[in-house]
Amino acid sequence: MTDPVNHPAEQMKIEAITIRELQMPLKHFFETSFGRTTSRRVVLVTAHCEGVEGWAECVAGEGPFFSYEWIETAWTTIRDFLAPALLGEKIKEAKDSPALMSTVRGHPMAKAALENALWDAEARQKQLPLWKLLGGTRNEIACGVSIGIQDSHDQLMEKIETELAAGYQRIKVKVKPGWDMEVLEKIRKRWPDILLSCDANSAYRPCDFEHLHKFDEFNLLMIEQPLWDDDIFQHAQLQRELKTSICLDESIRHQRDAQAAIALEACRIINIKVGRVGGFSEAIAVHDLCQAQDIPVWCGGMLETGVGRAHNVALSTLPNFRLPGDVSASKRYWGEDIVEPEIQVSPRGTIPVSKQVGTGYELKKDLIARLTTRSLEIG
Ligand code: OSB
Ligand code: MG
Repeated sequence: MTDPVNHPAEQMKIEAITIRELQMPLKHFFETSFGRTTSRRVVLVTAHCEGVEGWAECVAGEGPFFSYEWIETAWTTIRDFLAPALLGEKIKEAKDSPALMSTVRGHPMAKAALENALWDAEARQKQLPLWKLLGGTRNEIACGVSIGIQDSHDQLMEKIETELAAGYQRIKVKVKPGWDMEVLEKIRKRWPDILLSCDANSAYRPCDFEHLHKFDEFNLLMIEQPLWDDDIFQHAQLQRELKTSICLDESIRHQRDAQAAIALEACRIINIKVGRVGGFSEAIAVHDLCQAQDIPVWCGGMLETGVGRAHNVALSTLPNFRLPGDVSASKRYWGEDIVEPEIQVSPRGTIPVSKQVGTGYELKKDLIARLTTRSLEIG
C-alpha cells in the first residue's frame, strides 16, 4: 500500500528560484501621507519545482516608507537567506514553507513572495484554481478603489466621479493633516450616500485626537491606520473616543497582532495584505481569527502588477472578506499589465473569479523580459 503522504507526486522539490526586478511607470502618480510614487520597481519571484513554475510578486516599495522593507532589502534577503533556506527542500504543500524561512526575523514581504510563488506552483501541480486551494468560497469579489492625494481638490473630485461611474462599490481617499476635513466635507456634500472611507497611513498623533473627532461627521465606513505604523495601544484609546470604526493596516503584521488589536478593541475592521503579513498562510490565519471574532476583513493593495493583483483576487474569495477591497482594475495603474487578460472590473464593481487552474491569468513573458532591469537565478 502506498502512503499518500510520502507519494512523490504529492511533493514539490524546490529546485531553483528566479528573482527579477521590473521598472514600470504608473499611469498617474500615487500619493499617500508618506510620499508620492510615480514609477514602480517590482520584484517578481519564480519558484521552479520539477517542471512546474509558480510566480509571485514582492510588494515591497521603492523606499522604507510604508514599512521598513523596500526593494533592496527584499532582493538581498531573498538572495542571501530566504531562497537558500528553500533550495533543495521537498515540501508537501506551500504552507510548509514558512517554517523553513522562520529563522529570518521579519522581512514579511520578502517571505510572502517566496511562499506565494509556492502556492502558485502547488495550484498548478494539483491542477486547481489557486482560490480553491486557499479555501475560497466566492465566485466574484467586491471592489473598491484607493485614491491618492492629488494636486487639487478638483482633481480628486474628478477622480472620484470617474471611479463611481466605473461601478466601484467603495471609495477610499488618502488623508493627512491639511488634506482631510475640507476634502471629506466636499465629497460628502456631493455624494452623501456613497460608501466612503479614508486612510491616513499613520499621519496623526494623540495631539490630533480632537481633530479626528470631527471625522465622525462624515459617516465613514472606517478610518484606516490613523496613528503610528507599529501601534495598537493608542489606537485602542482613539477607538474608545470615536464613533467611526478604525481599520488597522500597517499595525497588523501577523495573527498575534490581530489577536491583540481585537482584544484591546483597537479596531473594528482589519485590512489584510498578504505581503504585510508574510504570505498566504498567515493571511489565512488572520482571516480565520477575524472570522471567529466577528471582525470583517478586506483585501488591501500595494499598487501591484497583475501578478500580485491576481493573488489578491484569489485571497479575497475567502468568506470573511466581507467588505469591498482595494483590488481594482489593471488599467487604473498600468498602460499595459504583465498578465493577460488584464484584471477587469465589471460595471457592478466586481471581479469574477476564474475557474481555471492557477490564477486564471497568463504571464506576458515577452513584456516581462522587456521591462526587466535585473534578474538572478538562484539554485
Ligand atoms: O495603505 O493601503 C495602503 C498603496 C501603497 C502603500 C499603502 C497603501 C496603498 C494603497 C493602494 O492604498 C491600494 C491599491 O493598490 O490600489
Ligand atoms: Mg492602508
